[in-house]
Amino acid sequence: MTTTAPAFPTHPFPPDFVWGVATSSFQIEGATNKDGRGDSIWDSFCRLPGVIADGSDGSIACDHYHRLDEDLDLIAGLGVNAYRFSVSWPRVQPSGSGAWNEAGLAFYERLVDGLLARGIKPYLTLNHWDLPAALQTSGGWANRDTVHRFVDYAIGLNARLGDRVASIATHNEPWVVAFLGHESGIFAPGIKDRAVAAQVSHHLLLSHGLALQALRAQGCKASLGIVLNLAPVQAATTSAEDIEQAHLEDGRLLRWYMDPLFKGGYPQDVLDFLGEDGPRIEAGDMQQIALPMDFLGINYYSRSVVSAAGPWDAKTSGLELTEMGWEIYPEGLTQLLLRLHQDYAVPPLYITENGGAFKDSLVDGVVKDDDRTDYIAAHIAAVGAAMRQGVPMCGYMVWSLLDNFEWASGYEKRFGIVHVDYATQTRTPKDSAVWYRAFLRAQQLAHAPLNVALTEV
Ligand code: GCO
Repeated sequence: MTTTAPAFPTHPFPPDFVWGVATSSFQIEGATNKDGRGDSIWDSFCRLPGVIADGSDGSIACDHYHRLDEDLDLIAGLGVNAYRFSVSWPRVQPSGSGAWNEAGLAFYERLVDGLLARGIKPYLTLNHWDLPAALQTSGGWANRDTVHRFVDYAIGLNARLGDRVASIATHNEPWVVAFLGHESGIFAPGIKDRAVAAQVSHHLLLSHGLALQALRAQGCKASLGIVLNLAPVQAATTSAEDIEQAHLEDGRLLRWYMDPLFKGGYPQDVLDFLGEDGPRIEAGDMQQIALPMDFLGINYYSRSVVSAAGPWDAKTSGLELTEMGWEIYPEGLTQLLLRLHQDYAVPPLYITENGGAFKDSLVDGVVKDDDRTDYIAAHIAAVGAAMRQGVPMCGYMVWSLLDNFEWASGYEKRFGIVHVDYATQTRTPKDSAVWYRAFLRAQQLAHAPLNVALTEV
């Protein structure tokens, strides 16, 4: 840990580089019963005993629904030129099909218009995990019909917002929805069934492709893509068993999503591993999934180390860990980006999430989170390193704007660059936010015409 703020990464990012902060609906909005919103699977999941570390839920969260204007000013105050957020499907279409909820649509319209009024580009995500609970009663993502419900939702939302958002991502991290939601079951909807998880992953990808086609048919001008959580997967040792296990894990985490999106088929080794648990695929599905995208979003937090003997203990690696127990490994981001660029014909890439949970303390109105600032600075530098080697990067977004509901960890883990006092809902920019703002200002000045730069300095 450093005691002074790290120097700004020196890579010359282009003037049109997208710099943002990211959030998601369920993690910040609260107001889960307000103005006609329906339940999401995360509302139902949080009611199960023992699934959320601190027994909390999303009913209040950061109360963003009621504090929209204040939060928009906060975002603008950071000097970012983009904000990534997600729409809560059950807020705009409470039962996931049929009737739309005007109050919910109006909220996102205010959000998008408020961003544009402040000169900030809206980056919208359609599905950041909060599926309408009503759809789960008929099988949720395991049911092929949900694919068509999602396409209708995408079309309906595009009709209201598509003319004003810079970008639409269909899904956030389909691996998490499929694997954590349906195989390990630690996330909503809490199912533990490998075959169901495989089917869910296929339906998510299919719905992505069908939504892309439908939005384009509607003349949507926003740039369209998907957001994946990816990591370099490394074997814990050089033993043949560990290397084999790491290859399979790479297949399940990365190639299972990248191959169908960019090469038109699932990786054979993972299909072999799944055997009878593999997904049912209908004729035409794979062509649909592989439609060209305008961008790919990557969420990067750490590497994944795999040992055939069982779960790898990150504490043994000697690397510093975040509060999540994740290794701080910025060079992994450069490695990952180079590998994607080399193995796939990737479109322009964004880092759509990157950040860390650290033990923060608010003292006299200040949060000295040098560890988080170091993390962000090192990862921005890692993006620059990839760009120097030819990777087509066009944006970077910090996860997250605010401390928020960190899923199964509840409110115990804080990822924000802005501190939230949950008792009073007071927002306090942490030192990392101050650093990010100064870094973005320096970027701006570096590109400003000389006379502007001189007046500003
Ligand atoms: C994610 C999620 C975020 C998490 C973050 C930290 O995409 O995994 O988008 O919702 O909060 O990743 O775990």
